[in-house]
This record gives sequence, structure tokens and C-alpha cells, in this order.
Amino acid sequence: MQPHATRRSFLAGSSLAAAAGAWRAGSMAGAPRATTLRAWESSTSLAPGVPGVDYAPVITPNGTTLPHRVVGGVKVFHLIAEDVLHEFAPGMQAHCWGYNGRVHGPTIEAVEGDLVRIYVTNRLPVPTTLHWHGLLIPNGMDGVGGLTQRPLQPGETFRYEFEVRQYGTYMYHSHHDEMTQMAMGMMGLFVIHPRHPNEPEPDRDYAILLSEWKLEPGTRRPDPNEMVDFNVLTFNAKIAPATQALVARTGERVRIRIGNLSAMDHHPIHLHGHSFLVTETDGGVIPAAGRWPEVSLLVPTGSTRTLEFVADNPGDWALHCHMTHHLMTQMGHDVPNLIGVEHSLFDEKIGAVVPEFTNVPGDMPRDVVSDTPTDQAGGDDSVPANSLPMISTRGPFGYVTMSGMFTVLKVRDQLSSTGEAEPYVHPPGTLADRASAEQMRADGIDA
Ligand SMILES: [Cu+2]
Repeated sequence: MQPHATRRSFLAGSSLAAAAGAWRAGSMAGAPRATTLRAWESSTSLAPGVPGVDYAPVITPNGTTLPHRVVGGVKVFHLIAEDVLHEFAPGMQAHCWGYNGRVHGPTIEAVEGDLVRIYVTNRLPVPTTLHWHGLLIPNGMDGVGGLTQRPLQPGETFRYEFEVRQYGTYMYHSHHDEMTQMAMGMMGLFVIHPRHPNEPEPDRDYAILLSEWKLEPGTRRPDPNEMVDFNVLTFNAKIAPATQALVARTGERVRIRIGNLSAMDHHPIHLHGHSFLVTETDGGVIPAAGRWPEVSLLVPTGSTRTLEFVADNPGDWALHCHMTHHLMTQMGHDVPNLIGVEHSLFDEKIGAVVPEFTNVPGDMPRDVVSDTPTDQAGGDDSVPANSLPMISTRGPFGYVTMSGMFTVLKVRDQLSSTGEAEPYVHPPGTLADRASAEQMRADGIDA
């Protein structure tokens, strides 16, 4: 597709790609913008980037992409802020606030140089706004209630419109009564693809938004007043075992974009079995010489980080936050420390008066053992209504003792015709198991 002649391309004197590259380089060095245009000067335009032609759409596990239509060369989107009954995992639901029937909202995708027009309708009982986090746009489109615009009253629809002048991983979220509205789920991802990629695009492009919630067992509304003790930690608003796995074929290049809009926490996201390069922040692309290898990536709140690697190690690899309490759903502070305590007599005595007490790890609630999704309120009284045991993820070797911010990267030499990963079969000699007495003797191990 041919870009139309534009004032910007005329001003730039050479190719738009070169202008954009120079601008990004300047931005990264903290230098003033090289372009002569200001954010409010609409200069465009390039033809709107077409999914599947100009870019490979991003995959938002457990999520979706916001549809758009093109009207007069402008990409038109519509977000509806509304009450959503959201399921964190089978057995745990809450009345949250989201967009277009989803928590979090659908991922918005665009291409550098696109003109986007985003209608926002407020169907909540309270005023709200939308902020485009990290985007370099005119001040009056920035969505900060009271500062850059008046809030949308219930029932109102506002129009946000701007040219997308950068690429990378960004976010959108309410910027009015932030503490409450973000705690209720009002956020989503905003992914922008480069117009002219100057490095190969990955084979798999995943996006995950981190957030945290307070949901007392037995309640059905997130509590926005919580400051410290968040007890539901989510990848794309889901907790394991409901988090969708990431899949890759051996040898494919994988990108994972991670945004964090948690109220109070940073999350070190750890990937097993691979090392990756940190390639982008929401401030821009990291030049090749400045990229560094990691196996855990700290994603501060209010930031995005992007990592890339070659999936060269087949298997089921954990991808999780390394803060161990962020893997524990609805854990409380009041749990006594029973390490070293002889349980059996204790269990017997307490069990006589509180039968469900004996339903502790190792003796899981029936519905979880059978892997049958169930609403705990619907009859199984082994955990409080509308809550889940902390260890409820079933793996091929038993329970995975992680919930919350945990999912799996499945790397396989072959995928099924529908792109699914079959159960992993460990090659001989590559699975840890009980040691043979014979080998221990031969190695001088006395156990
Ligand atoms: Cu964390």
C-alpha cells in the first residue's frame, strides 16, 4: 500500500521510516524530539495498517483484540465502560468494571502512523475517563480527569482521536478516581506495530497485563480500599489454573510483552528453561548493543517491558511472578506457622469440631481433584463460597503448588493441526525421579 503524500514526509525530506527512527533514537537518549511536528499537529496520513498484511496480530492469552472499522482513512474503535461479572478461574467470580463485557478490556492494536478515533461510552454509575498510557498525543486527549478533560458522566460518549506516532507496548486505563476504578479492573493493553520493522518480527507475539486485586473469600466485589494485602494476582485478569498457556514450536522466535498496572506492586516475571533479551520498554526500543540477557524481568507498576527469545528447549516451562505470595490466591495473614508441628493429633481434634479443617493440601476438595470446574458455592463446602484453594492447578505429576500469576510456556517440536501442544514426553534420561540404589552405591552416595 502506498503512503499518501504528506506534510510530514515532505518536511522529513526522506523516508518516513528514517524520520521515525531518528525520532526514536533521540527519544531514547533523552534528547528533544527530532521531528518538527508537535503532538497536536495532525499530519498524516499513511493508509491504515491492515492486520495480517501490515502486521501479525498480537496474541492476548485469555483476552481478545478490539475490532475496528476504517472510515475515511481513520481507524474507529468503540470502548464501553461497564459492569462485568468476571471469572478469575472457575469457582471464583466478581462484579468488576471493564470494557465491552471483558475484564480487562480488549487489546487495542494499531500501526505506527495510523490515525485512530476511539469512542468511549460510560455505562458505569460513576464518572470516568480513559488515559492512553505511554502514548505521545495531544494534551487534551490524555484523559486525566479534571486536568486535561472533564470526566464522562454516566451515559455520555466521548471521542478521543490522535495519530499514533510510535510503536511498542502501551496500556490504557481509567484516570479518574484511579484507586477505585483501576482496582475494579478498568484497564487494557494498547499494542502498536512498527510501520517499517527494522528487525525480523517474531513468530509468536504474546501480551500479558499484570494486575492485583483484593477479593475476600465469600465476597463478590473487589475491594478498592486495600493498600497492601492484595490476594488475587492476575495475568490478563486470570489466575492459574485458568491462565491460558503460551505455545511455541521449537526454534521459533517468541516475544512476550508484559505490562503492569497493579495498584502497589512490581512483579519479577520469571521464565524457566530459556534466557531472553529485554528489547523494549514503553519508552522505546532498546538498541541491539544495549540489550541484556535475563531469566527474570522486573516489570514496575505503570510500565511495560518486552522480552524476546528463541524457544529452543522443548518442554513445559513455568512462567510466573517470582514473588512467592503472588502465586498464592486469597492467602491471609492469619495463618499460623505449623512447620515442624506434628499434625495428625491436631487434625483429629480440630476435625472433630470443624470437619472441613482437614481439607488441607494433600486432601484437596473433590471438584478440584476431578478437574471438574465448579462453583464452590454450589454445594462443595470445603472452601468458602466464591473462593479457590491456593493450590488448584493440576499438572502431569500432581498438583502444581502455584496459583495467581502463573502460566506455562509449552515448547514442542510439533504442534497439532489446530496449533495445540500435546502432552510433553520427556526423552529417556531427562526426567528427575527416584534414584536407584545401585547407582547411588556406585557414586558413593549414602542415603
Ligand atoms: Cu508479583
